[in-house]
Amino acid sequence: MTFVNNDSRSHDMASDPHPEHTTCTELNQVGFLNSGQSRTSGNLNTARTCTYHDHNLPANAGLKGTVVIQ
Ligand SMILES: [Cu+2]
Repeated sequence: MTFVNNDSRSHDMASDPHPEHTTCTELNQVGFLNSGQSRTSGNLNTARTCTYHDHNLPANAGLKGTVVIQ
């Protein structure tokens, strides 16, 4: 899965739960993205639901998301 930062500020994307980031560790490979940057996560090969957040703004619901791997 590729994350694209279309915002004007940086974001630091990581798997839930915060701050351990242990549920879907492949998403932690995305990490810090400057404005305009993009990066692809590790391969998501196991069927499950992954949720993620901005590690620097972990309470911001607008920066949370869900990936359903089927
Ligand atoms: Cu975090």
